[in-house]
Amino acid sequence: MTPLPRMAPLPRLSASTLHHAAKNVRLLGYDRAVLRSGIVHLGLGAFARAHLTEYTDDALARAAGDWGITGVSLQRPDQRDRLAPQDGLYIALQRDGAGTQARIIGCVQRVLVAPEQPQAVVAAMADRSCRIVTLTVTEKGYCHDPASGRLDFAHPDITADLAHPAAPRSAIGLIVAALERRRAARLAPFTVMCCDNLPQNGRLLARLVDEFARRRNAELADWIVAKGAFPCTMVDRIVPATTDADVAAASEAVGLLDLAAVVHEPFRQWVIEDRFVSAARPAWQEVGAQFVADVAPYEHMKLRVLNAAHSALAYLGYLSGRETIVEAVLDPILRRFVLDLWREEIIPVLAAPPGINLSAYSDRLMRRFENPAILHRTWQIAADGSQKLPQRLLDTIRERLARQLPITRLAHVVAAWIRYVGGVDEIGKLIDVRDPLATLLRTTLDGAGQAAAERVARVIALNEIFGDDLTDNQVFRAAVTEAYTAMLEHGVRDATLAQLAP
Ligand code: CS2
Repeated sequence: MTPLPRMAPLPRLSASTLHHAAKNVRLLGYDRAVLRSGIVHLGLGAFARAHLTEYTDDALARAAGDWGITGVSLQRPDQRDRLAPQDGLYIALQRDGAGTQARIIGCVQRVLVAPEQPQAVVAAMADRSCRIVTLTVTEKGYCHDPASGRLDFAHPDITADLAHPAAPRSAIGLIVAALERRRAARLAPFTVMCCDNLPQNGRLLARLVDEFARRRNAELADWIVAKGAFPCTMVDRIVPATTDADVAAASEAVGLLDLAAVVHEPFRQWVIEDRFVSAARPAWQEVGAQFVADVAPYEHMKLRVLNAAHSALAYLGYLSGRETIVEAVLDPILRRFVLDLWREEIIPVLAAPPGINLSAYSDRLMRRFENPAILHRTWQIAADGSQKLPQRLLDTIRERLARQLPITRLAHVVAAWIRYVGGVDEIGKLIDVRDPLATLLRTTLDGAGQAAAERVARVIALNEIFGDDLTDNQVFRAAVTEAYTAMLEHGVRDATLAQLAP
């Protein structure tokens, strides 16, 4: 075979090469030179780089302002290493079946790596210029017990941060250290805005910060309660992990090499509780973010319709050999299962946010899942199920049990998750289970023998996931056992087929 001709290497994207970007690429509509670090963002993963930053860039272009972002990586240096040579610039590639649009995002001014320089991170948050600290650290990044919503004081990062408050490593430890610094300097606190898929995320984070701060210093905790603000938010945009192929496609589209590119769907949504210290925030309301008094109905809708379906498709899809969400929803059995799950079990016990029709919302969602240009791996979404199940599925199960309504399909998804975390698929291949409780789940299942009832009973007994109420609920246990037994006897696919409405 003749080797393919090598393309000339592209110049690296940076402030000095930006003017070489291809003609159809949307560039920044504002002057970066005026930006100050008004926002410190913890957890600069793909989602934040396609959501918070895009809204902020739009707000800067529309209404000016000086809201730059200091990004903080809480674990690895990769993001900083990619973004620093690019002066924080990167490409956001919007994709669907109709095509691709590239734009450059410019509001990230610098990236700090917390494990390398915790003091610098605390200093950035404690600086007068910082008015808002935003977070996308994923569910497990809050070091809490998902069933009770309380801080897990036995979590190694929390123990470490209480022992060494000057060099925090958890998001909670960093926030409290910086707030303590601000109080000592007689500065107002920053607003703390959680942008993760957690129920009542602002309230939850306020409580976790309070529990931690109170262990340190009750006066500090009282000051945070009196002066701080923790708005709740609902965030939505489908943003798969960036692959090498995405990096190549984005770089190609722009004509500049970008190692930090993100790929996302066209849809985006952001509902924010309007509760900010001194009302200081970018003009996000001018670019589509919705400010409301109560985020709860929006957040319930998103977690219980979108994320619940995502998790269902992740476990059932993975176990049926479907690699991506689009592949899973093009499988007629899985697609019908999700449609039935929404229509029969989720939507009937969900209160719609003002002006929203839930069946239209779920129709649109199915179209988003079908986007052929977004390859969102079922394996990626399957990760961290122990932290996701409670708000995505278990709360709906609780609502239905309270009303004595059937939970067959919801229990089927819980059973698929148990099947998945067992760590071996239907053809005997090992599953790379990523979950902070993976070891506990594995030993729990290994110790249970092969009988379905015992396996289910042992997992459901993990009350940090299921809470005492579900752990002790016979109806719940029977429904999950029945679904799990059917999966073992007939395989996940046939068991799912048998669940479909006639
Ligand atoms: C997904 C979410 O990874 C997951 O668990 O369900 O990241 C989902 O893509 C977003 O919440 C969509 O807004």
